[in-house]
Amino acid sequence: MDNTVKVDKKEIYGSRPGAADHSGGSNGDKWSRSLQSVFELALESQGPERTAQLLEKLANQLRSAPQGPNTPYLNTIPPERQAPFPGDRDIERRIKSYIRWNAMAMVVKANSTTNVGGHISTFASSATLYEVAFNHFLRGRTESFPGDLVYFQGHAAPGMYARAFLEGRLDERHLQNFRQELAEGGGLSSYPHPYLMPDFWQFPTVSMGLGPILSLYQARFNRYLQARGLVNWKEEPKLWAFLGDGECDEPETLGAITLATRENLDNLIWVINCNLQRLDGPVRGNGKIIQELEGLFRGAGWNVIKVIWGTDWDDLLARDKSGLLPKRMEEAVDGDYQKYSVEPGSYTRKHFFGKYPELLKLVNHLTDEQISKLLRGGHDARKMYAAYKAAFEHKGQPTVILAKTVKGYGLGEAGEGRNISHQQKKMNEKELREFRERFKIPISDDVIAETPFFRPSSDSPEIKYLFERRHALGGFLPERKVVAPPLDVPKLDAFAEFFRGSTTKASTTMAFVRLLSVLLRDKSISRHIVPIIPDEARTFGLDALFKDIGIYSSKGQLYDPVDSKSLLYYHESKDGQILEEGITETGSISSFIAAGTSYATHGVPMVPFYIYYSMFGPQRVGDLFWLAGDIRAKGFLLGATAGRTTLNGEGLQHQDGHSLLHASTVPTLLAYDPAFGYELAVIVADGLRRMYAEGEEIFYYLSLYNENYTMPPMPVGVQDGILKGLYKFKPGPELSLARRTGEGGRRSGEGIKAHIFGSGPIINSALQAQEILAERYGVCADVWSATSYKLLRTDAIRCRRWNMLHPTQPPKKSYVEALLAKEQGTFVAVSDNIRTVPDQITPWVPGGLFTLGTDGFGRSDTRARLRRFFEIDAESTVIGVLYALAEKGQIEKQIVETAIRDLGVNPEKIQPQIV
Ligand SMILES: Cc1ncc(C[n+]2csc(CCOP(=O)(O)OP(=O)(O)O)c2C)c(N)n1
Ligand SMILES: [Mg+2]
Repeated sequence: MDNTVKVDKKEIYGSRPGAADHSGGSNGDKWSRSLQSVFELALESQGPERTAQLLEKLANQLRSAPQGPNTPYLNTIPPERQAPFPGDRDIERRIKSYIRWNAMAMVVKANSTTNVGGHISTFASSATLYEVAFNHFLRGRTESFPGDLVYFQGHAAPGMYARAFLEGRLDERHLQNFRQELAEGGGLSSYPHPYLMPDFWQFPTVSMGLGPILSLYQARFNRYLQARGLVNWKEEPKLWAFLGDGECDEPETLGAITLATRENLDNLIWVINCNLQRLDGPVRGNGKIIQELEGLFRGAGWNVIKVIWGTDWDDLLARDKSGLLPKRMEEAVDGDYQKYSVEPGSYTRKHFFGKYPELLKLVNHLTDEQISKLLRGGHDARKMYAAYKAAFEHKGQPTVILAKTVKGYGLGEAGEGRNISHQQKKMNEKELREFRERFKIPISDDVIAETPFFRPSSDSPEIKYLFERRHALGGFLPERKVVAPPLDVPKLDAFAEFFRGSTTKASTTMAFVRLLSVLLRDKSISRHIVPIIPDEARTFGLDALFKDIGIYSSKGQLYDPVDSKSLLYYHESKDGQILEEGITETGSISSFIAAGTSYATHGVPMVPFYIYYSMFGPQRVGDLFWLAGDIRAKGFLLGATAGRTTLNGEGLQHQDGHSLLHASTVPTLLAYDPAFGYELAVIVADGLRRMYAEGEEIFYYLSLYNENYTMPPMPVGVQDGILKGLYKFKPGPELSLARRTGEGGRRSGEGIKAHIFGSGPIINSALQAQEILAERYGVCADVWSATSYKLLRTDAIRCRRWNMLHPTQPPKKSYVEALLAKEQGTFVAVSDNIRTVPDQITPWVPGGLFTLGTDGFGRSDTRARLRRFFEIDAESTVIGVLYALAEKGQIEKQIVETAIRDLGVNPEKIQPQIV
């Protein structure tokens, strides 16, 4: 008997799953028939036992074979499932071509007379992605619909300006002044910056990775607003984020994508422009970025739609019975594909199709020119439309569309598919002519070298079509519009308990927790408050809130919590108010930004209080702090466990002494370092007033500490000083109190005046030093609370600048200058932060400021030992004051030396500063 199994290998090979998609689904049957016949033959010739053994062996092989998270390198939507394109392709192509031209012209023009830079190739590759979306999907804000939220890829900004130009929202002067914002009449910002163009841009995106992570948390925040009944949308807006494939290397882009599946964010659609290139070269020359991303997103539970091949390829795939075309598509790596986009069709014929004779035959009917024009999916409006429609309608999961394009599409020699493409910002006349011909732009030879902008007349079919489409979709995008009502914020007397002080010891963190609970009981503001915590509620004593206001969870609480019998159990609920983010500072600040911009995004003012380990604030996610300023976020950032010595046992990586400096760098961030509960209350009350009653687009940073001490009552008349950054907290004792001291009975500092600026808990060092100075050295030192060096500095800079520019007019005096001008004596500052924090105001302090601070790495030890180590304890402060006086010749240096000895400070101890 002939045991040879006769199976048509080609038939099986050609029936790879991908090919099945293109031949009507009958291949599954062929496979099944083939396997069935092998099985029957085996049974017949080998008998059941042996056949069972063979099958078992094969099953084992199958189990150990890598299953792979990928589908074949083909479009996810096969032609037979592709929704028909409802638009007018010709008109849309013409509109797109004009936008392409103007986007390019804007950059070329700006760089013909300046060196301001700009990008042509990003939008050139993504024009179809945007245009199909603009004409068919992205919905503007109307009376009854809040508008879709769209994150535009930063480097594609010229394309968005060019469209707004056709829409009549921008004029030639704007385009002319691209990247020349300081030109007369204003210009356009390089990238999406709501701070710079507050009526236009909604979301900053250009620092790679930030747009994607913001969109994730914004999508979830939209659900939170709905769940809490703060918005009542008949239809939920979608969030569309357009990203680059290179941008996916950023951990911020991919690091939180599982949030979207956990939360079933089917309101979120990411469109990744896979032009296979980043700035320097290919994203994955030796692999395939689309496949890599597909695997990641599928693994994370996203709905993945690949748009790799344009319509022209459908016919080739349908006619390929060998299965070799999908095989070849899979084999070629991105480096190859990049080459095919640069070389002529003959190259692709030889190197891509030519690898297999069957494939060469498959393209026999095509000229080289036709081969070179075989479109990639992301340049085919029909494919993109079908993908968007599927994404739009998809339920239960977020969707990512991976669209394959060519970087610099249409630029030809000037940069199409080339490694230099990203940086290309100039084009010569020949290249301009080619571009014009390729996209049929009606611009004549005699003016082409000037790259004039082109806008068809308002009654042209293109403009009419464009308006009709935008009208049907609710209006123009992007657009930022603030329509939020002011909030009825609590008056100062709501915080009376803080002004009375307390006899029991408390920390400023405890004072904050108390303050938050006051706000949460306030009838009008309570609903608007969003406490945000990255898994540290217990550390800060906020766990009591769990039960009171609940932790937001889209699923409610599906389990009985282990602590359900306790009063403060871990309570998750569908309308919970707390955003307990887990251990993600990046995610938490993204939530802060979503909540803090809700006034502009949704017209619903929300007041985020984001409390976190201060060391993991701007140091960890500084770019997002910066972005919060750009996007005009409001709210309160609370850097708790602050202070390099106040947070004592935790050591080098936890002990923060420089967040305030980081915070000082953000122009719209007010950075405060309060010492007492009443200061905190005054600052928060005023912040609420400024941001939510007056509508100022600013935000607040406050450091909070965990050292307990008696919270004093508020002295009279200090509120203004608290808010401006400095006020006298406790004047020194009468000089007559001073006693004789020092070696040889010399009167040391009698009659001498000093001032100590303290902040946070270190004000207590200053207060103790005040006593020692008076009692032992006869120095009268006033103690001041320095609540904000940043604000003092900014005000002083502002005045000095005005004086410089108005030299003959009476000079203005800054707050700090005016305040200190009335004082005599030497000024010393002591802080639990690095000296640079107080040093900020040195130029405006009469006679300069001698600063003590915590420069150097932290250590784990007791507070007392740490403060001696960094020389900010009471004794070191006394020495600092005496030395500052000695430097000015007001006391003898000998007295300082004596004090060092008497106070038990070792002058040869290790130095905390390093280099
Ligand atoms: C955080 C950050 N790092 C670096 C850059 C500089 N940069 C700007 S664009 C770019 C390449 C972008 O490549 P890709 O994301 O693939 O975008 P596309 O190819 O669509 O232009 C780089 C490195 C940046 N903008 N942000
Ligand atoms: Mg790219």
